[in-house]
Amino acid sequence: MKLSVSCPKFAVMRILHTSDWHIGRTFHGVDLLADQSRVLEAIAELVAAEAVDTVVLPGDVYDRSIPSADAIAVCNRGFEAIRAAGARIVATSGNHDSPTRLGAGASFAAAGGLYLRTTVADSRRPVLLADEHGEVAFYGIPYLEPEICRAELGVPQARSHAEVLAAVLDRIRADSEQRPGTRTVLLAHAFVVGGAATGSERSISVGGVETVSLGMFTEPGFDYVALGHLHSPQTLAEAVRYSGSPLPYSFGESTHRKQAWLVDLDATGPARVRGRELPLVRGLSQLTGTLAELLADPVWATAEQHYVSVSLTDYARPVDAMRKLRERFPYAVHVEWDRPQGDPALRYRERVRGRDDTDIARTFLTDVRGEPNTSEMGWLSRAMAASVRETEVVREDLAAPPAGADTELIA
Ligand SMILES: [Mn+2]
Repeated sequence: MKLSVSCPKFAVMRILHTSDWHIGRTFHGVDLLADQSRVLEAIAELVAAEAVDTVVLPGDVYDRSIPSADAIAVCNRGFEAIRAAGARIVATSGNHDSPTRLGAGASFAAAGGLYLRTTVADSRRPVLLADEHGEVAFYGIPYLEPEICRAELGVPQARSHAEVLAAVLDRIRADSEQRPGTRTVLLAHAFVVGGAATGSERSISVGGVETVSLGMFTEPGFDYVALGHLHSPQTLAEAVRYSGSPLPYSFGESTHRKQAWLVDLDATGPARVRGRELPLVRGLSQLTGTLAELLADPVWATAEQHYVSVSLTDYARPVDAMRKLRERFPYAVHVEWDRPQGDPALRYRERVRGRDDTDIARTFLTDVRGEPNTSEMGWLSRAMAASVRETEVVREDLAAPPAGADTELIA
């Protein structure tokens, strides 16, 4: 089936590059849909304010291959808001997306200005959009599993992501050569050598090799290469960039400012590329201190509405720390106890030498929940005594196997 698609004329081609939306992702178990919904609205506002013609989204639209109904609703509202703000959308599937699910209804979506590229066959078939200088060909390469697509690509020996990507790029360049004078924009989802990961990406290592070379995209080049996969914005070459994710997805990204790239194409290619900041929907803070300090010290006031990760330094592990922390920091999502270390040269073996089991258990209890009281110590002593008796019974059993027992090992 083929639906006719009109190609409107734009005065200049202005592209907004965003990626790695990961709609439906949770953050340390906390639902992020409201934040994601807000940042998609901000992207639509940017589209309207900057008169963007085309939004490119190279992969990881959703966080999982089977997104929840709520995630699909948030994503669809985002697409609709961007379309209503005046831009078309070219999107590919990333390593988190199901190509089949994301691409369902793609030919119908294209009629409305949402171009989904999720198959090998799609990748050589550009989305053609025109401005006053002529056509721009948008080639979208979905993330391709070598296992699944190497036969279709005619490279049955391919084992790595780089090999299948090279085969796809050959096809794209062959198509592009048939379109002299047409400017080209490429979307790809890959870990390019030289790029920096944030820790919130899932490895796309295939056969032990995760990265592909930058040269694959630059020789010969495209007028702009919109990359997805890495979650911080970065420029690998003037016209080869990662936009990064629109929200931070790990505490390692707490100092990042999230953004999108605004790319203007003139008659000969990219005229200029500028960053456009996205709003920080909710900040991230990593706090260290004793529970009492964290609950009282006014210095932490700015973190009260942030997602908070806490490292507690109390000598004894505080009881019910997360509940108490959430009274001040309602968005606390992670707490760990980082007990202050004594003399590191004093090894465990030395610390327990010459002490009886009950004393060792008593100091363990003191460490994890405070000094046991007399009654608790009574229970502890009785438990220790019972355990010693049990051990003795087991030893007697081993010493005297029942008469007639088969003592040979059975493999
Ligand atoms: Mn991603």
